[in-house]
Amino acid sequence: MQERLMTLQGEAVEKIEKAGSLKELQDIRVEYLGKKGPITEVLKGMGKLPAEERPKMGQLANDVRDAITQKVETKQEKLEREALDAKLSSETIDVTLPGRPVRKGNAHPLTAVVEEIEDLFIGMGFSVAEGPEVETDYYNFEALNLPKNHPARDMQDSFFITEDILLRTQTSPVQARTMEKHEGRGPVKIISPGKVYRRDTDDATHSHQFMQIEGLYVDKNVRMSDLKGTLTLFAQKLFGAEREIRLRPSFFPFTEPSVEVDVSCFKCNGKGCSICKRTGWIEILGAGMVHPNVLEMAGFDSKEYTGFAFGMGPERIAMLKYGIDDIRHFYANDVRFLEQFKRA
Ligand code: 2NL
Repeated sequence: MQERLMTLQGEAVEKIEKAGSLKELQDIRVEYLGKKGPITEVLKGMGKLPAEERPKMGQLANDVRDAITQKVETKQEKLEREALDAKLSSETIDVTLPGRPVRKGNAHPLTAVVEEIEDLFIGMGFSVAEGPEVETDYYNFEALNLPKNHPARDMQDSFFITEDILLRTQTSPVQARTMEKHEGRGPVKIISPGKVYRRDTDDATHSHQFMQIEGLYVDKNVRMSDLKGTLTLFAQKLFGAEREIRLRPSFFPFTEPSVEVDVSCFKCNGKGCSICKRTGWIEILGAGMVHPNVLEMAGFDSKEYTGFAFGMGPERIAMLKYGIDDIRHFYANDVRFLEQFKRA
């Protein structure tokens, strides 16, 4: 029996030493020390021994069991330490590696131009006003002196939602609403940037959805010369300090008189080039003195108050400024286009 125990111990120790995994080690423990294992078997057979031999054999069996247990535990610690070391070395973070570059976004060129224009007018005392893109016929047309038979009111040209509700075709309704809120008292000095919509077939110079920035200054004694001074400063800040502007007579239903505003060509300085089509001038906006009907409908006394207003298309301004040849670039959102306009 003693011999059998020593053989078992030898066998077990050898297997434990060879064990390459915790699972293997666990199997060896069960094999030798489990309820059905050989050591338990030996202990069960003690009853058959002569009484005087039992203590010695019992002691020996316990020693063998303890020795195997000890061996298993030591091996287990070793395997666990090795597993941890392997995990730690495989998951090491090398803090000296160069970082992965993060791709930085930038403002959309149209947003950048709109914000630049906003800042110029804020600098001249204007506030930024906003309003709904879904408008009533009243604010979009009626309040702006657009007669019932005006072509802009044609179903063909506007996105009507019902007979009375449409997507705004200009940002003037924002200004009509703002004037109304002032209840006949000036000054009103606002710009209204925003999206507008027209039923148009998209091409290089037309889009069914585009932006507009309108400006309005209503007070006592506002004159055409105020309009000219304001727009001269605007043109010089946006296109260069040497710029001049010129006003040409035009027509808008909401202004009287109405003008079209040209800026001297920033490319050829007025000599004539491809950008200004050899004229030396580039049209950048429309403007005029607010029509008395528009003032009256918004609650202002047109004998006491006058005002100037203007409207421009920021896409056109951005296209001129950056030499962009197709308005659709602004809406295609191709990063190769967008990445070219990084603001400082
Ligand atoms: C253009 C012309 C213009 C206005 C817009 C306006 C607004 C009110 C009263 C009077 Cl509330 N006028 N807006 C005036 C003249 C021209 O826009 O060519 N836009 C792209």
